[in-house]
Amino acid sequence: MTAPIAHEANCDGLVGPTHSYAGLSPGNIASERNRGEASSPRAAVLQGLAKMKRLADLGVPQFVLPPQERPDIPFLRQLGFAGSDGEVLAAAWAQQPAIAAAACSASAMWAANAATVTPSADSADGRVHLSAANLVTNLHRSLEGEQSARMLRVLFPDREKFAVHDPLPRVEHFGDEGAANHVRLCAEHGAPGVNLMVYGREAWEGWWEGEDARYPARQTLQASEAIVRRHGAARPVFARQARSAIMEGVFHNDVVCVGTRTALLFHERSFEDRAGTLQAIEAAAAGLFRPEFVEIAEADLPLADAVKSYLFNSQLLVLPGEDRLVLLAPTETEENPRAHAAAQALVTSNGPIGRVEYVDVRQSMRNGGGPACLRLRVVLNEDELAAANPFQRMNDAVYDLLVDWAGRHYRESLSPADLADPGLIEETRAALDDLTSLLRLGSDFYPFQRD
Ligand code: SUG
Repeated sequence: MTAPIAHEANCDGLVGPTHSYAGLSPGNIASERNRGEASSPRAAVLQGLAKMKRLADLGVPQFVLPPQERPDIPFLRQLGFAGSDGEVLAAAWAQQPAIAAAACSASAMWAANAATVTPSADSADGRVHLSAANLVTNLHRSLEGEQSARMLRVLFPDREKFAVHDPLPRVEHFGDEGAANHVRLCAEHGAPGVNLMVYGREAWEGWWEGEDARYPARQTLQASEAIVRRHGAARPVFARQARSAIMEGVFHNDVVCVGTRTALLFHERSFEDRAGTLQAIEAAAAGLFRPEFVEIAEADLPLADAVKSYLFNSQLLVLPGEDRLVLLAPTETEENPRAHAAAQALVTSNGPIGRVEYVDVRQSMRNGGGPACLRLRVVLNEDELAAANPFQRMNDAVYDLLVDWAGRHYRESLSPADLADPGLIEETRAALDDLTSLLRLGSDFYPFQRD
């Protein structure tokens, strides 16, 4: 039986107007290193848009995901800050700057963390299942889940084809970071797949236990199991991330691993039990396809260079007219001699990857977000693709509209102190209001539109 035609659509988070470097993510080395630097929201959003346009030009279905409303005034009100919206923000900055910084973060741009997706070819009821992630490990990211679910329901409104689940219970036992810890392998996108679910710790195990403990393990096994259960996801393989890698800055599996179709590209130090993980993938794939493991050894690319260069945080693309896969890597990979050599070797080795292309997402990279972090992959058959909100689909016209929109609304530069400017509230709301009409998100999409 041949599989139905399906595409791996990419849904990218549009960078929000408050994009900044607040150093909010312990264990994310770039975020820690660039804390306090001035950012350029306009350059950031344009870089993201250029990447989306490139994907659309290459023939990949590409969708735009709207940013969230920040500063998050309702969150600050929940904590007792009162008065006008401007007063709420000012009081939070004066009294609790760490909380205020969290309320201003544009971190929803990293759509790989928005949800975990099970395509209809793998789900028990034949629908596409999406679970918004609770992101409870970091305060600023824990504010995203509810709006992410709303956003996915707008993009995929048809309940007969799509099931969008609310985030898992918001406690650290079920810490869930979405698709950044999920890799799906298959013969073809529309065929049954193997779902590799990578976790960093167990629910009742504190990440801080042990002499090497420095950084949190964000995803729990129990969260991954719950997602598989509620989606009815077939052929799961649960694999533990190497603890030593987490302690060296691998805060998500997608910092050291990416896969598509039959190919899994990963760093030697990705998994706690490397051999057991590969065997389990092979066993789950038996009778369906033969996995192609492309491993990069520590000797060829030390983990520290993998983290710095983000070679593995690339998009691995199946493109029309190309018989081998294309790796869309960040420019930082090209600039790191070892990572660049490793990328070149992938191409010359005659393996599944035929070509590497580089993309500039430097503004996002400085917060530890590479090309793969910015996108959520959703495998869709033709009917499902046709059921997605067409106004969010990237094409030349939408690109031009959004570039113009960004030019009108985004600041060229933003220092951390600027985040306390009450003018930013109205400025970002005006931008988001405009965007709501451009992408046809409905009249009550943002909290400020519901008040
Ligand atoms: O969760 N950075 C994000 C980067 C997410 C990358 N996503 C994937 N690997 N899929 C994070 O650590 C930094 C924000 C700041 O420090 O201002 C931040 O949230």
